[in-house]
Amino acid sequence: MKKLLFIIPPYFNADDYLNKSRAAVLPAFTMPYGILSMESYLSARCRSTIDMQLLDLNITLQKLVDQRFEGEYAAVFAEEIRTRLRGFSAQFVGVSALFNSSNRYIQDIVKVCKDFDPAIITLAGGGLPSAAYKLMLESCPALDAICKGEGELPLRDLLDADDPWEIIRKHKSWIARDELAANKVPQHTFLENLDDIPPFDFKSINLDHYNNRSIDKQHSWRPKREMAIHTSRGCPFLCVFCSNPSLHGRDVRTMSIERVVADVRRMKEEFGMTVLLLEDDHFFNDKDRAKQILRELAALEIRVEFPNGVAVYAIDDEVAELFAKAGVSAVALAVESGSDHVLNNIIRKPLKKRLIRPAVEALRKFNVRSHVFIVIGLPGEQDEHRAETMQMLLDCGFDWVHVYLAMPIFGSRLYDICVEKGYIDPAALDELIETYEKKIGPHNGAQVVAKAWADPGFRQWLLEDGTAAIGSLGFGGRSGNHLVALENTPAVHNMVVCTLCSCYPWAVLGLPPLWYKSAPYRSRAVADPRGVLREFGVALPKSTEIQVWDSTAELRYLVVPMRPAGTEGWSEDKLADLVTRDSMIGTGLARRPEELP
Ligand code: B12
Ligand code: SF4
Repeated sequence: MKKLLFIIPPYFNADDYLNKSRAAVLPAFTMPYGILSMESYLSARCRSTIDMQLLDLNITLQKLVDQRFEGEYAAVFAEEIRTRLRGFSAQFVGVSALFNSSNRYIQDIVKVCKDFDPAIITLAGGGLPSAAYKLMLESCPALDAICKGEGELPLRDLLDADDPWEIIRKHKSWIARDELAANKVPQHTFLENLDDIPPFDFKSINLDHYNNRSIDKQHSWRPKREMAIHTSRGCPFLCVFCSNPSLHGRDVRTMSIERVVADVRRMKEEFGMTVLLLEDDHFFNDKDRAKQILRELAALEIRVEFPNGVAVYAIDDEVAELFAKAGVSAVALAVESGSDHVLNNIIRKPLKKRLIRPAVEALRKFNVRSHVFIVIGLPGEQDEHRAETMQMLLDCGFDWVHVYLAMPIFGSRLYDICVEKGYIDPAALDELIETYEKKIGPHNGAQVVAKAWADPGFRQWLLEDGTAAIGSLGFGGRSGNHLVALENTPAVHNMVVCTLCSCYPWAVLGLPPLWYKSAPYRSRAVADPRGVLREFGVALPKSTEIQVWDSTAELRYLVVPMRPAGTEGWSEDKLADLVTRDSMIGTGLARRPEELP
């Protein structure tokens, strides 16, 4: 018997959601389809008996966020891994990393495993390691090997081998440090027939943990059971920002229609599924097949969603009607831009702007609402292209618009273009982050507040002309040009928000916390400031009026919290230790002397 523990690092940066990020809501995620697929395939197709378990640290992170956990989350993750290893004695640990953002956790995860038992072979797979194998092997000393691309076949070969190290050395999809040094370039081993993967038993997950991704919120009041399916893998296109073809390839491989229908029926009958998430990369690659699947789904009386967006050019009246009959009440459309130049020459997407409006109209005819995904900020894109996109959005009548900033993710053409053109210089990025984290940060604001507490003349100046007073301490420049200081008193408590986006006084507070940018904070700070403050642990007397200030790109606010009692005669440096970031946003109070470490 061989034992393999899969670990999924959190998809998101825990710092953005924990430790005082009380208004933060963790984004929704769905069942870990890749792991379920590998478990199912390996159980059935390995010669050896394989015992597998899954530890999804997203569930741990979700629990910590729900508990408003404050403390060392890394220690919680580490302990969770150790506990699992104590009970399971895995010989192999396979870390599954879909996102660039997973990188920050992998090093620690594999180290915890190696420290627990140096004999454990630590493996990684998924989009990030597949594309960034060199960087990851170099930066994670406790990581033994990486699998390029889909893991079903390479893992089967590894687990069946008497000597796994020999497979790691020789198999075209595995790469370890020695072979990296010998310039080995790992290759994909695609699973050609998706019907070879047996139906999942879903035993390694609790479906209740993955029930929050559906996009059509008009149904959110109804009890539901979401489940996902990928009826195909791969996409023939090469949209500039997408890493998918480099992971699942450009040849589209499919499940048979009978198999799709049987799996969906089973999900409904055995697991009570009511919402099916169709997660294919390009569901309409074979339009006839797609239409047939929709026809079959219509008989099942479930809701169907396409969270990844569907190809606009595939939508006509017939497809819109099939959507409606199959229980699709809203569709996300992968439009990306309203400029033909951007679509065809920059993104390289086979879509023409003139097709967008008819698609939306066809959907509306059958009462199917439309979301649209837009990407801005691609190299080469100009203001005029964004203006075209804006006009297209106004003209086409979508129900919702989601706008994303282009991100050069590993494995995408955009990443390569950015490196080639010198837009990504890792050293420069490090310096920028270091500057905002260490040189510019809330300690600047704390210095301003401490001086205002200690020096009445400076306080007066600060309240009359914040920009000049703050500038006199050397803080200003970007986003610091128009700063207004707001003084808290027993009668008035000031609190700052940016209802439009995330305007923030960078020069004195550094980078904004994620909760400051989140929709719940931006709306609730205005609608229910007292309630939001309570969630931040601030209970103010009823007699204190709360004033909420809305930042803009031109005008940013710094709250001067009330000076705590018992600090008479303190130096400015000592006073500055009492001033927290949140107290200068107005979501916290200054620390009391007894709270200092
Ligand atoms: C579901 C999904 C999500 C979910 C998260 C995953 C989940 N389970 O909930 C959510 C909704 C949270 C999400 C969010 C985002 N996503 Co997403 N997402 C997907 C999607 C559609 C499906 C993943 C999946 O199940 N694939 C199917 C299975 C079979 O493949 P797989 O997971 O890759 O696993 C296989 C191999 O990778 C490998 N493998 C995986 N793990 C391991 C481990 C070992 C040990 C081995 C040997 C092999 C191995 O074997 C598996 C079986 O073949 C993919 C697209 C895709 N088709 O993969 C995009 C994708 C992963 N997402 C992407 C993007 C861009 C995003 C967002 C940035 C979107 C946005 N603009 O907000 C955010 C980023 C989140 C963040 N961290 O900031 C990109 C890549 C991102 C990246 N490299 O950073 C992808 C590839 C889509 C694309 N078109 O580019 N996403
Ligand atoms: S964005 Fe969609 S259509 Fe474009 S390459 Fe990626 S999966 Fe294919």
